[in-house]
Amino acid sequence: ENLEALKKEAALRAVALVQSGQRVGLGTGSTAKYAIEELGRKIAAGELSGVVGVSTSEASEALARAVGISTEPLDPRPLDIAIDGADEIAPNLDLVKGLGGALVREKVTEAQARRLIIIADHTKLVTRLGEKAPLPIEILQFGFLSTVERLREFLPGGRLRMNGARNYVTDNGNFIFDAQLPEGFDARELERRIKGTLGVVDTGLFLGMAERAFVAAPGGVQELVR
Ligand code: DER
Repeated sequence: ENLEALKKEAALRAVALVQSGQRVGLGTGSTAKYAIEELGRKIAAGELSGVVGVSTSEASEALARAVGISTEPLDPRPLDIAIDGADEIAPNLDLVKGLGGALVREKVTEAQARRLIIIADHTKLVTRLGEKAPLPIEILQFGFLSTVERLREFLPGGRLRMNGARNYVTDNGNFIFDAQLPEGFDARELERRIKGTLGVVDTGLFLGMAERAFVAAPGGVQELVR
């Protein structure tokens, strides 16, 4: 199967929800790329007008500009809709995100969206979070070794994300600790515990945020609604 074609199918379904005049959160990653490209295509074709994009990463900002989407920085106004990918999608639409390194700006941006629409291929579906992907945790560079030790106290598995021989650095100038999630855990309790750990900026747990998900499989696109 051609996963790229499936990802694009899911993206088209989400972009079909965008209306003229809307403020749109632009996600990050290889699936969100198709949504940004399609949004640009619709604007160029005159099918949409007055759309303002708010990017969740420098990479998405560059792509949005390249395809002709007018963008603005995030401000306190709500976004009408945001479209983004995910690394894991649980049956209740709780998500793990952040493998693309954009989890902090994504969460800050998407928390202001009236509608968060997730797009993915079927390989992202899990029965419980932690099945297929690590949990990215963004941590300050300052004192990061201490932060990692504090995290390892309750998340023993895991490692600092590398970019070649160097530590990976996010758009915000921080590091990422990719944690192995334990077998069974309460997602909200774990989120609280990680967020309460000194040196942690935020986690890739997106709990109760997504309104729906378009998940493309060889048989077609499933629409999951929370
Ligand atoms: O980093 C992120 O949160 C991305 O959205 C990621 O989770 C999904 O990226 P992909 O569409 O390239 O798999």
